[in-house]
Amino acid sequence: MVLQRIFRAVIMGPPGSGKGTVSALITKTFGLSHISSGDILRSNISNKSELGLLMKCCIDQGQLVPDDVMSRLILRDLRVMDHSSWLLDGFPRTVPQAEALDDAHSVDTVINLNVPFQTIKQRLTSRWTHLPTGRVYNVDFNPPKVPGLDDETGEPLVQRDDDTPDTVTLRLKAYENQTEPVLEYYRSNGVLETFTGTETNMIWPHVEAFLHKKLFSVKQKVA
Ligand code: G5P
Ligand code: MG
Repeated sequence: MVLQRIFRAVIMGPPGSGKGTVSALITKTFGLSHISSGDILRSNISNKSELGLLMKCCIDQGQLVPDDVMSRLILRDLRVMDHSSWLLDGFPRTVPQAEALDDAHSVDTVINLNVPFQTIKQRLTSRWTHLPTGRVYNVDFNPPKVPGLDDETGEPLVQRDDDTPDTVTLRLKAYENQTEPVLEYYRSNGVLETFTGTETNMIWPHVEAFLHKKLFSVKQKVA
């Protein structure tokens, strides 16, 4: 689908709620560019950049990377996408990050995946990731065609260091304390749309219908 105007969206939800999985579907269906803060951090880590090594420590302990570092990193990437429609996944994750984003760009919609914590814990321990692209698999939900290998490149899949049960618990705590207030921030701005469920296959048709409507009504307004 070719969009008629620039459209900017954010996808939110607790760790393991399916942000990456739903983002891949949105990207494929609506052609938005997907920017994942976690993928950007992991790419810095695998390149052994100075910043990446500093950040690995925070991530492995289930803590958030400091706001100023994270905002600088993401806003720098967004600057070179001035004429693109994008979908931000994993950023903003605190109110100061949301304010920094607002200062630079307006956000058309925020998709919130509301998935129970119990569902999430089971998923993350069976997740396998292709680090260079961020493609995710799950041994139960969407297994790779060949176990341990990425479908598209045939390269090895890895388990993330922060997907251990203890670190997942810490990540969920960080989400409750630091990220849930961002939902309120966007709710009061009138751009938050929440989708509740335990299965991505059930949530996705609602997200897709919502975005179709949103993009259609945006087109109507422009016409
Ligand atoms: P990330 O990388 O942003 P999280 O913790 O927000 O990490 P995560 O873990 O990447 O989120 P997700 O993207 O929401 O989860 O979920 P996913 O990968 O699509 O799905 C999870 C698993 O469930 C997959 O295996 C998928 O196949 C499977 N699955 C999906 N749907 C279903 C289903 O219906 N059924 C079943 N059975 N399985 C399913 O951030 C990582 C760290 O980076 C730092 C922080 O330290 C953070 O902890 N960071 C930041 N720090 C500060 N500020 C920021 N803005 C930061 N961004 C990242
Ligand atoms: Mg993700």
